Amino acid sequence: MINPPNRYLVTSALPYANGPLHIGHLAGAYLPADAFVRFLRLSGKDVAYIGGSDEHGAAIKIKALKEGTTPQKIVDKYHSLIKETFKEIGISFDIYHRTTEPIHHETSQDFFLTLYKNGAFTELESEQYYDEDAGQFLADRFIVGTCPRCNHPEAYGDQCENCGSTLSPTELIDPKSTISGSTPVLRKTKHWYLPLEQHESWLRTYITEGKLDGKEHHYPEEWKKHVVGQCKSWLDAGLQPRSITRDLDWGVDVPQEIEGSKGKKLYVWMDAPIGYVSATKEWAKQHNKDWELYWKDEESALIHFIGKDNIVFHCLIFPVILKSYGGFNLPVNVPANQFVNLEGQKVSTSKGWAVWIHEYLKDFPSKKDELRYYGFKIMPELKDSDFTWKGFQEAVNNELVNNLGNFIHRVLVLTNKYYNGVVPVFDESISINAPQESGLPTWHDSELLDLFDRLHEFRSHIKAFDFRSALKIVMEISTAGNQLLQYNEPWKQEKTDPDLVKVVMNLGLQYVTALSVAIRPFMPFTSDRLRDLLALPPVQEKGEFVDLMDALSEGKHLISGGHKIKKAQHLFTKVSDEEIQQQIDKLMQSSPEPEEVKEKAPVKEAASFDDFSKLDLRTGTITAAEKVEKADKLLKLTVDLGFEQRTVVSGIAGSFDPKSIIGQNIVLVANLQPRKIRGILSQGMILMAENKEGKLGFVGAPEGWTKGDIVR
Ligand code: B3M
Ligand code: ZN
Repeated sequence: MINPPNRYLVTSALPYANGPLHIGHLAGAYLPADAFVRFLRLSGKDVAYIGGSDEHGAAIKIKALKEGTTPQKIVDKYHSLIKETFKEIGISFDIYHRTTEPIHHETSQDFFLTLYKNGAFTELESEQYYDEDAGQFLADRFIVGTCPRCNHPEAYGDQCENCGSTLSPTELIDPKSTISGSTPVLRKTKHWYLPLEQHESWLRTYITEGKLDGKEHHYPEEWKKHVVGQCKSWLDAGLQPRSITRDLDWGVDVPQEIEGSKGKKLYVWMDAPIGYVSATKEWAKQHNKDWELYWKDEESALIHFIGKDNIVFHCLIFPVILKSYGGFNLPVNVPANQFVNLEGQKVSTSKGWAVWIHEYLKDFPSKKDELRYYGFKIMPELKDSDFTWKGFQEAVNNELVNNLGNFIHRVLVLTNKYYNGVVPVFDESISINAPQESGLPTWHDSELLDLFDRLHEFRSHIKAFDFRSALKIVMEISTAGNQLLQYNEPWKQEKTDPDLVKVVMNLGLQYVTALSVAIRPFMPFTSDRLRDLLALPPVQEKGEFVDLMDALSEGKHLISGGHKIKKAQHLFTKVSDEEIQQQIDKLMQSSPEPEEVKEKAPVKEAASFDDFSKLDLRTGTITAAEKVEKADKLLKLTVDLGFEQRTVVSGIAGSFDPKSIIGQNIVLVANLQPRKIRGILSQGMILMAENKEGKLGFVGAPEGWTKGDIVR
């Protein structure tokens, strides 16, 4: 890896083609990538920006079953909608591909077969639910049953949507297949696994030290803290083998050369990231490029833009796949974003609590850049953020209309008014208001140097993926422009000091021209309109930022005296209170149950006093905790009841690190029938409080309480 890189391969997460795009997607993985690649192009870099739809996986198959259609029809519908939405909102992919394309199936199979031949997989047999009527194994989502936590009768094999608990299929009470309705049976099945634990050592060096094969690898050097933190907690918890095949009839076939491949598909997270490779191949074919240069050359940098829920796949699993294949570059950065909430609540696609981009575009057809602007403004770069319709209105009205739009409009109007639209030539010697210490010949020169410094800072923020700060600089330039006008009041001085006004107006036009380039990564549509008003060619993203900086550093003007611009037009208009109210009303309609109280699980059927008094609840302390092998969710705990020690298997591994809960006070159901779980005899159950996000908290006696006391 050469620093800085000469060539970039930039990807955005491939959205599942089973629903439309919402603001969380946009601000999470697409706007930042788009601004970044546009900036790279403005900087004259060679870049391929890759995207596409993720069209496999059990979720798509299930949606098809529910809607009585085929998975292909589902993905066709949403792929077109998503592709069109991206285009409309100005995400400038070099290719927007899809994982159902033959070239993707071939590429994924080549990966699978090569890894298989390289001995990169292990094979394991496990017991999974099988539907004897349908003659197939059931993915977790195809099994419904009663939730063991809240008694909801329609919990899925991986999750209960009523209480939010994460489940495994064998925990469901009275499980049923959603395909045939029959009761599934456990059957042995063989799958291929990626033994992640064998890669732990180099992954740790790669992630935490930024070194690969003994060489510096990260670019820029510092990754976002939350990205490194999430990877580290996976590494610290100990990596587990990860199954990469499924018994499913929708997806990429396990290559038939491999024994036992019949009926097996690649797990969707195995084939989806390979989608970046297959899309690059297709793009290269269409544009007569060499795809391997972008993926394998040491001067090329691979960067993945994603949301935080995709971090492990891009930072640990995909790198293992790429390295096991051999010859591929690994990502030099994965600038993942956190989540965007909506009006203070989590976005929920199933409840319709979302801002759908295609609907926004219908409601605000001439305000594309306004949504982009607000998306950057609230970008969840380091922590979750909140989209509010009021916030959107304020950003548009106060910042775009009153600041940026107002400045540009005033410059264009006054240029037309005083000079008939011709950029004024001014007397170079005028130095009124020039800061004495600048040492520069004129005020005009010193102001342009200021502009250079600001744009220099702007560039550093973008390089560090800090788009919010970069956008702030753009607005600061506009504020400075407004102050220039406010301070010198051309509308008054034109009569008394026309020579000064020429300097001011020329300077204003230089600012506006610089802005037409600097806003490009964030607001490409406005950049085009502004260039048109300035009667300058559109910014083509071919090194214009470099030209701009060169000109400024050499004291050259960005727009020349004598050039004639067009008549002024407003670039932005205000968002009205009514428009905002309509959006809020729409949101309230589509979300039948936003309030807290309706999210709670219903109270169960009455239990008699006798029922309750049968339970023996005791205070105790956890004295040891470890992971149960090959069970992601289970911990084996030792509980000290004072009068005896109990072994308890508890499904809390997803919520707690074993080390962190030693010494925790708990309440144990001490007379629950002992039960064998994964071969371990579990003697009791620990009481936990669970909130609507599925977050668990211990219920325990106060500090200093003795162990073994009765709870009643
Ligand atoms: N489709 C998950 C998601 O949309 C998944 C990303 C794939 S990136 C290779 O969050
Ligand atoms: Zn439940």
